[in-house]
Amino acid sequence: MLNLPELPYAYDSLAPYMSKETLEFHHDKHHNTYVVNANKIIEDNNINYDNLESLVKNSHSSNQGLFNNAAQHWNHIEFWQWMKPNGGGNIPSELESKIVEDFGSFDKFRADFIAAGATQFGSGWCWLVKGADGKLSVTKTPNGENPIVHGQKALLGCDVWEHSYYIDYRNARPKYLEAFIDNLVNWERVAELFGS
Ligand code: MN3
Repeated sequence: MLNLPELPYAYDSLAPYMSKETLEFHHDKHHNTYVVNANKIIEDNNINYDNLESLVKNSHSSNQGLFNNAAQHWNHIEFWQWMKPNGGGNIPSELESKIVEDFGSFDKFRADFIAAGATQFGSGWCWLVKGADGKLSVTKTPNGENPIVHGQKALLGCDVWEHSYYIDYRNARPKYLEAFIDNLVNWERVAELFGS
């Protein structure tokens, strides 16, 4: 059974950058629906799996309905942890050096990440990933697709489905992405993933 985790902070603690109303809909309704749908498919088809990551990987080529819901479950578990109250700023130094090494500057990374999210046509995600060669890059994926199925490690991801920003930013997706990078990112979590 897949379970919906609690948010790691209070629903009103990311305001004004992400409102209580957005988190209530996004976590309690949208994320929960992925969990309910995935569990139903797993139960109806007697699917066995070791862990969520292998479920995502194995369903990618074999069961689109299960993949969509399991991948979105994984994406959202990570997404909640990639934010924190009073986020942004202060990047742990080892990670900051690597970002500067691979992008040229933090500002270049920031611009690339925002551009990736802004230009993802329709629903999807933008990511900071570590490739098999250890190099960091920015990517974007449609719908529930994520770095797991591309053999990359996701260090940071931002949900650009409209349900993630429409209550707070209406159609201004780039404003949401700027607020995410500047005021919401939990860089300690990103550094933890980078080091692991
Ligand atoms: Mn979402």
